[in-house]
Amino acid sequence: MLDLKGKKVLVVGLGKSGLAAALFLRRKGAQVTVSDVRSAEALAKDIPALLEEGIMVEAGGHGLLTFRRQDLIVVSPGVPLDTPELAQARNLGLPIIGELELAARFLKGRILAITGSNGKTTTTTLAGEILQEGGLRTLVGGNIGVPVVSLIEESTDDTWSVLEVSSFQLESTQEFRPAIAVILNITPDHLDRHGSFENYARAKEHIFACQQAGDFLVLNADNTRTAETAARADSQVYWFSIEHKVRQGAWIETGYVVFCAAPGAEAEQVMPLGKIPLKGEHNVENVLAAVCAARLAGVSAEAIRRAIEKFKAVEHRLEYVATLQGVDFYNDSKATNVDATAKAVAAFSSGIHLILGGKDKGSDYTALSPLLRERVRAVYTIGSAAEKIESQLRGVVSMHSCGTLDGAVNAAAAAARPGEVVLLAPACSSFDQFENYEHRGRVFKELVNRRGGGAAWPSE
Ligand code: UMA
Repeated sequence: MLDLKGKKVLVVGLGKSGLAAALFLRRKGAQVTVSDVRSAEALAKDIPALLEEGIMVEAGGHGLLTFRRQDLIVVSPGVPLDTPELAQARNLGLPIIGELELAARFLKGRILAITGSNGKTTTTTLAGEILQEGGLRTLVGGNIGVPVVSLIEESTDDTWSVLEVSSFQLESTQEFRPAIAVILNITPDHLDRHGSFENYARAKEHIFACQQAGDFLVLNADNTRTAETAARADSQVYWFSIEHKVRQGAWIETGYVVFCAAPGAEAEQVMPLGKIPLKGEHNVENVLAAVCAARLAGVSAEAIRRAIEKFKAVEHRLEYVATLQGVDFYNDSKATNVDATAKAVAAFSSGIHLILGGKDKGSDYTALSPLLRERVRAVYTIGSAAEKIESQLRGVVSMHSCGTLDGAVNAAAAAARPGEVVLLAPACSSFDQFENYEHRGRVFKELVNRRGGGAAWPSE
């Protein structure tokens, strides 16, 4: 465990993670400074509490000098590791870790960590609910919106911390060792931050880098890149697949979700496929991954079935909003990359009016072309990525340049006919026009519900 007493620690970034990390470090007796590029006015709501605790705050930019006189630097997930200030600190030999690594050094009990390009939040939430249903002491946090540092105090030796972990968080881990690690899938995302798909995939593989023979790694047998990673693991690999039987792990057989604990062992039926209360094939994958992880954590098949049957779709993940004049409106604001959008589109057979756009992450939107041709009636673009999307998808499908979400909802609602779907699954991050994807999703829901006079009534 890190000895922080009297140590000079710099926290970079004052978002949720930075705030939680700074207060935790201070409680541990460190001399803490927080540095953020945002102005003092923008940080005004957090500064008084920090100053009161004796934490120093550098606002409006990162000073090179601030990054020199430190014993440890703790970086927020959203801060790239290659900034000039961090490069200088690295050259000076200063230890640099992320908030996840800091938290993992103090967290008691065992960790079930879930990563993937898509499905992380749904699977993490579901796995948390299953473990709880199985009578295990469970905490849930991470990229899902709860800094892992804030779980430390509540954790005990018999706790399972179920953590959603992103490539941003994994990139800076050193000793992070989950008892169970899950990689749901790896498809291109965050190329603007990681530079290449290979770098991004390698960052995700940090999830099992410190695992040992007694630990478990759950992988998607249907995802080419994920399957490749098995060879690099020292832990016991379990698989899940919606396409075929696996050696050990979870799959679908004669309409049932089944789990097999060891090669050659008899597979046990967990629940009928038809009882999964979530839309889309990708959610069946998420369920299989959660089933596999939960069985490995020792939860009974019966408790798993109970938890899944009462599970509700997580907000902003293919969330049903309303049916207005026969048109269904769905909010998948969390679809912040091309693959997630493809999965959302694939969950509906046809007649989709799709809202795309936001802040581009270096994505290739042409990958959507076949699905758009097959199922999408029109695309409505918003945000700074609109021009790129329009130029890449020109001629594939009818395209309307709307600028704002408000404009896109109006245009899509006016064009959609009864039985069709208006789907927000933008394939981009939200930061050009919104605070985050949750904000974008909430605005979408408000715009839709306002059209219905505030009333939303369920689909037949
Ligand atoms: N900042 C700097 N210098 C920089 C860059 C940023 O000072 O060079 C500052 C910003 O001005 C801001 C702060 O850093 O004040 C933001 O830090 P942050 O981006 O790490 O945000 P947090 O609020 O700490 O939220 C982070 C995760 N955000 C990111 O990874 C971008 C949240 O995931 C996560 O829920 C939270 O920690 C708790 O663990 C969000 C996310 O978008 C949902 N994740 C990405 C995704 O899911 O695709 C990875």
